[in-house]
Amino acid sequence: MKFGTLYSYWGNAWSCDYLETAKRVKKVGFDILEIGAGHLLEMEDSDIIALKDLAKEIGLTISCNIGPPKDKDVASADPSVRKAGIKFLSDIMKAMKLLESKVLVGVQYTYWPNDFTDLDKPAIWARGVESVKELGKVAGDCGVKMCLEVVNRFETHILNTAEEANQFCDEVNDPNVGVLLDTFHMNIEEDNICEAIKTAGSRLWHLHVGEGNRKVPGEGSLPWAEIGQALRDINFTGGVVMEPFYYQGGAVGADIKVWRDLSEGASPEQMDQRIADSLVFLRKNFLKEA
Ligand SMILES: [Mn+2]
Repeated sequence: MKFGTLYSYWGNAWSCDYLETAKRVKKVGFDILEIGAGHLLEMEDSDIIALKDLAKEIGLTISCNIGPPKDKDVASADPSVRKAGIKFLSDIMKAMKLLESKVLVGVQYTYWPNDFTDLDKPAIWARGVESVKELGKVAGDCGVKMCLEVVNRFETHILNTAEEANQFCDEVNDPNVGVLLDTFHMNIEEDNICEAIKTAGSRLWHLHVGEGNRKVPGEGSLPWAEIGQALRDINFTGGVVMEPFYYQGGAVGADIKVWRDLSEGASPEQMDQRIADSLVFLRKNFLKEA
């Protein structure tokens, strides 16, 4: 297991200076930096290569996270939107090849966050399967593993449980398409988080971790020792990436629905310490021998 964090921990914007953030994430002790995949399409090739070179130099791997906008929905009823969505995700995977990033995570089977104006789940599902089949081939060409993220009912109506993700992957049937589970979402939707991990089993290639209120692991009440045991039971070797959200305001506060300062006025130094403490806590719980 390798451990990482999403880039946005220190602020409330869906953007950052990736070179500075990579150094900061490494200094905390992480192995993985998860970036916003859409940013790759705004970066010059030289910027992507600079990030790749820095990551290599300091010993960090990079995963990419995407919640496609509605006008790039690969499961849209509108064929032109589906086509735009497939191009968007294909272009991202081509940029990931340049970055030498091998893991694309997120709601790649539709758009995010959903506005629930189209509730025809079977039709959306079927179009999503067809599009992800096409994307799986691109992923293969680019050396990318697509990890479809299962999210809670307030964010999508398509994949809410590990069982649904298994069904979707069965229908796609591509060696480059697997599953991402997230403890925050599982805590809302699954009867039992550990059983959900076992349900995904060998299809679970990436895990997002956070408490029920999206604070870092160890600050809330999720059963981390049991989750660690479930991961060891399925011989999980993927990335364990924190997605902590503490700050209201900005695009992050609005998208994630942060309506108060969860950091309680913590200084940047205290924020560095709390995520470093959480990493120690996670390693202790997840890597422990059975
Ligand atoms: Mn997540």
